[in-house]
Amino acid sequence: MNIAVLCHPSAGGSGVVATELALALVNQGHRVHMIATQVPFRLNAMRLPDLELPSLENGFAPLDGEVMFHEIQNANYPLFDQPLTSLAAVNTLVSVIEEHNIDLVHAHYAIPHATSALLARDMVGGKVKVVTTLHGTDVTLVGLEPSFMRTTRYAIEASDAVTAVSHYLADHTNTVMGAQKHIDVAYNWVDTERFQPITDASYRKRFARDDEVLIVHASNFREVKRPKDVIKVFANILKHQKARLLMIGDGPERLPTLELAKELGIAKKVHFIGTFPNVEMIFGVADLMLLPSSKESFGLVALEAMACGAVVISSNAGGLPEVVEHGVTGFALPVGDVEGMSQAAITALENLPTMRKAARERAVREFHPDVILPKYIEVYERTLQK
Ligand code: GMT
Repeated sequence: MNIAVLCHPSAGGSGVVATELALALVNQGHRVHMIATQVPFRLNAMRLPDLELPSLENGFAPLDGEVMFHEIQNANYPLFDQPLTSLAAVNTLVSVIEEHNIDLVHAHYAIPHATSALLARDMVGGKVKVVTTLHGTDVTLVGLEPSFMRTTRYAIEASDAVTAVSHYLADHTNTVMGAQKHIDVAYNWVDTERFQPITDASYRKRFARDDEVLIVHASNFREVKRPKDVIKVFANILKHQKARLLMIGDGPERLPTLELAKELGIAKKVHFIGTFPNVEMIFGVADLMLLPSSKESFGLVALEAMACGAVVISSNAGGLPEVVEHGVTGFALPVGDVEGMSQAAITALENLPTMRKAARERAVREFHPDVILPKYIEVYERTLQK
């Protein structure tokens, strides 16, 4: 298949899923063209050392075994109060469809990508199919905004096929958003070779002392991630156990969260390390991950941590209970239940070897690419046969 992928390039989960899927499809012999405003976060030098940014003007020939990247050619004009990126995306997408005989466009995140893909489909006379993957906040948060809701619902209903990353999100899209659409569920996956426990004790010393438990949180520090709850839970853990907390990522709540750590007098034990592409190098030595989100359609970082043998203490929001097996691989408690999560963390630390093993085993058994990729291929093939 010749597939065009439209995604957000930032460090969030939807761009990561889009990139991992693109790489996996290319490995299976398909041709994949990624279209975004910049090179997606995970399509980085480590994965594609010779990545060159091809220019549409000059033309280029995609090589077998490579994901081709096309930068959205944006432009501004004084009349517009900001660049019209979604329309520029349509233009880039149409060029790619025509030049590379694209069969199918995969839009990640309902707005604006699915709407851009639908306009491109019309512009090429319907000769491509549009598959849209819903990732979470595109439906549960921004998509429900009165300013976007009708457009989001239309984009979902007019797509040739729609997938969601959890059963929770599929149900929510039909019930809360009122979309009339069959939605296939394809969970996030994890490369369990790359994400695995790192047992080298001398490497672990870079992050924590031998007598300290290593705890991680990774997010884009938006309010929905409740990073302040992470600090509160960590403060409670410190009353029982020496520990260190690594806060990975960046976003609007980072500074207020740092302030809370200072107020609670625990800032020396909390390290804000910013956005970091190779999170497996840290998750691999972590004991616990804290993910107390108020909304989480799946929780890719929870899965990646599980694959590394870390025990996840999370909220039970959204699709998290489909990932974290409560009491077995981790604990999923009500949103805001800081005391419950603190107690759960202490219980997990008392049962660490068993729970670590269960977490890793569940990731390999349920969320390996070999389990999830066929689901996407099935959706593509079914859609192309329509
Ligand atoms: O909010 C984020 O975590 C980023 C967001 C995105 O779209 O980039 O992540 C969403 O998609 C991920 C991949 O499918 C899911 O694992 C995350 O749970 C989901 N985030 C939320 O629902 C808050």
